[in-house]
Amino acid sequence: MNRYPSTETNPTHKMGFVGLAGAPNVGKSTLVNRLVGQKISIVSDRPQTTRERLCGIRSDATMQMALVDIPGILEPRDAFNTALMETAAQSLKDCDIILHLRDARRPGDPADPPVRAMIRRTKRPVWLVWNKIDRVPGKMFPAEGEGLDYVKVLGISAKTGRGVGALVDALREALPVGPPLFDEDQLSDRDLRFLAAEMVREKLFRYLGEEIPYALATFTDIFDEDRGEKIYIGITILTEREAHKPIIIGKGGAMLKKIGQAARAEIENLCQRPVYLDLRVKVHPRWRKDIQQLLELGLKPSISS
Ligand SMILES: Nc1nc2c(ncn2[C@@H]2O[C@H](COP(=O)(O)OP(=O)(O)OP(=O)(O)O)[C@@H](O)[C@H]2O)c(=O)[nH]1
Ligand SMILES: [Mg+2]
Repeated sequence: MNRYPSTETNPTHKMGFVGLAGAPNVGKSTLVNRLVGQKISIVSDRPQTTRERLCGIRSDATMQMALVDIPGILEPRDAFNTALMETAAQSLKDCDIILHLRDARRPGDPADPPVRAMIRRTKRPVWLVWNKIDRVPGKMFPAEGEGLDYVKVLGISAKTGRGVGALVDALREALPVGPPLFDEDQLSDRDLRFLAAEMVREKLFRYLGEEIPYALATFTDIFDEDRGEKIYIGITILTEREAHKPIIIGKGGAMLKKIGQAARAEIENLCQRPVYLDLRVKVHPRWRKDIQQLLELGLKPSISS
């Protein structure tokens, strides 16, 4: 139920889709979490953390924004990346405003040109948002567009929140009038099964070595709210390689336990209920191919990849 008045009672209520476009690792998911006010999108210090489109939803009395978080845009190297980039481009085309997020420490970032190329193709209004300004205090930022005609240029820190209030105010001005599309207490357009699997994937990024997380996918098999006080969640970690299995499990199961404990805390936060988390590791050499085929068919992957 929406507690907030719709356009019937509030003709100035705003509703819009805001796309976050940027190179990998610029802080798109961190900004989505900051704007939503809760961690719903996973974050890591390594590039290509986000793999699937996810909407964060922010609602207040005067506005609802759907914040479209997509994978970092890059020149696709293989069929899997190509499928991800096509979904990303499609998602941006549906947005009212695109925020071109860039790392303020790297104005000449060589990773940015593919981002600009994708944004140009969308023909949507675009704002330049320099992120991570906490790392470059007191600096003024260039507004060069190289083919993009920026409507606005802002500096923010998604991490500390600096400048984010001004960004919200500017979006409130600019978004179209419309009734809310989502329930006012809904924080994301993805279900808890997906988000739970994502939280496990985040911990895999945190605790495993450089390369392994990229060979892994996570998938919720069981999400049972009726087994007692705790929600019973069974999640499978899929790996492309047999050799990864003992590393993920660790000595005497220690690594899997550490990953499970950290993920459980995040999932309990999301579910607002105690959770029993059951993690399994399975070798599935073709998971990437399976997801790619689903994406090509225009289907949402059933695997939290
Ligand atoms: N100092 C600083 N670090 C930030 C800021 N925003 C994000 N980060 C860090 O940058 C890293 C990447 O953040 P993410 O939010 O995962 O970046 P992303 O753009 O979603 O990355 P992909 O999903 O891989 O495309 C993390 O280590 C964040 O903590 C910021 O404003 N300041
Ligand atoms: Mg991300």
